[in-house]
Amino acid sequence: MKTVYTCFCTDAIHGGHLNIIEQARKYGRVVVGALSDAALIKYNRFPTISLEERIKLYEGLEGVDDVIVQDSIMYDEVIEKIHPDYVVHGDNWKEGPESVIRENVLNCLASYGGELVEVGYTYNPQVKKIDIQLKEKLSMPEYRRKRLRQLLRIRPIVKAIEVHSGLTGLIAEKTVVERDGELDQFDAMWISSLCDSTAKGKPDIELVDMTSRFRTIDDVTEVTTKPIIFDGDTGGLTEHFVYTVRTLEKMGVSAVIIEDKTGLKKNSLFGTEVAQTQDTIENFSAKIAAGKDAQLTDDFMIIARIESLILERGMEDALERAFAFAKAGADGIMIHSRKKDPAEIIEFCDKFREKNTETPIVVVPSSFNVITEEELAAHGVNIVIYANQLTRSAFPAMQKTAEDILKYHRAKEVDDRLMSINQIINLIDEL
Ligand code: SPV
Ligand code: MG
Repeated sequence: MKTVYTCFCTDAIHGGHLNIIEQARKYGRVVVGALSDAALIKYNRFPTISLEERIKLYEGLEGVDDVIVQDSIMYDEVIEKIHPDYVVHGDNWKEGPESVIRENVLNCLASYGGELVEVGYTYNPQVKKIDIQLKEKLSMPEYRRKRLRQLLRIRPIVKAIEVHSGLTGLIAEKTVVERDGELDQFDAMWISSLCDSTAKGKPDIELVDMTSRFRTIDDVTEVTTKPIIFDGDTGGLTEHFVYTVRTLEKMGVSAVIIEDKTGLKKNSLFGTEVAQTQDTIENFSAKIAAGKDAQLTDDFMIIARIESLILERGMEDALERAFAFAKAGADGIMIHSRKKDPAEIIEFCDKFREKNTETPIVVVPSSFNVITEEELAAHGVNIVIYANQLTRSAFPAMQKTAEDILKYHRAKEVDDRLMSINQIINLIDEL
């Protein structure tokens, strides 16, 4: 009896999957691989059911003889283990980032004469409906809110990118890249106060009020499913912060980061060039505790951001605050620096981890951008936020286009650099 292998990463079975099994059965005994969470979240949607539930789901399908776990996107290990005579897959992976998986399968099979069978992908209203329903489910507050905690358990380091609109949200949601035969995507979105303010042509001084910031969250949640980390600036008055926590929770935001500053907040990247006042440990701890008390779910996270290194108050002060804020109930510590050299961030992380191995550490490597995610993770960092790069890349491109149209009195000279009209009208998914 020949062995036929097919890998599934779906939470719901539709006609397309049944067709794959039906085709696979014609070739022999059908083994279905259930792709592990850690592997599938690198390029696919976040699962809405557990791996165990997915295994049960696949085991229950008629025509499936065995279900095994596939731990990696690439097939090397699984193929070496079961040596299938055939691998069956939908033909929808010939283009785009997934084509590297196809190549990997072809190479693995070629080494011993196995065969790839590609089945025409089933596009019908039922398949489309299930696809939309799965996506909609993930965008619901109760699914989205808990996802950051889930990701912290699965990912060696959670990667968030700045978003400030529906459009930037779509970029965070949909960008998947292939490098060195591996696929990857962002895990989460950061709603930066700097970029949210900049998009409105306003300074980053808590001038754009919470109602407007919530509106930005709405724009983003409308078109995405990934979890949101919200930049809550100072959190404002404790009496106001407790309401902010409730609203963010209701909206499905996963975490708020508040910084230990008080009075007129200025952007941290100004450092000591402008007057900035750090809050006392007592006051800020009380704000964190009040926020934790106010929240209704166990999912939501309040992360304390420490500005001691930015304000040049020293490592000891930063660490004292970190331990105090963790004790006050903070679900994470963000340590910030505006030095190009990551040394002080590394020193902080190592010293914090000597005494606290649990509380997640968050960093924003805008200035110390030489350090890689892998190096950060090795020093105990759990979340890395790319806080402003989308805004900073869009602005010069738009400015240059505006200048060139003015210079040439027409738009022809800029056209080569632009997204095509066809691309822009097809960018947004239709329901
Ligand atoms: C932001 O993105 O608004 C931040 C990070 O708070 S930073 O600009 O580096 O202070
Ligand atoms: Mg900010």
